[in-house]
Amino acid sequence: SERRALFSVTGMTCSACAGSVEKAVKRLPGIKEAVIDVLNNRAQVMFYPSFVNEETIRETIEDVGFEATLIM
Ligand code: 9UX
Repeated sequence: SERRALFSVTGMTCSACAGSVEKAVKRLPGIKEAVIDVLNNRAQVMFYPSFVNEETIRETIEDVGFEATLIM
């Protein structure tokens, strides 16, 4: 079944930043939804743990150029 992860993402300063994070995360296998909140520096991701995990999602956000920490 699906799982939810909440990340703190620092360095996003405009909505295009959020767009690139969303696009990169959604390109991973096993992602159901990704909601990026620039104002609160959060990324909430719904995913299927048999395909992808929190650390892979976190590293993907970092590869786009932002610091990401799993908070929930
Ligand atoms: Mo907006 Mo983000 O001009 O890396 S895309 S600051």
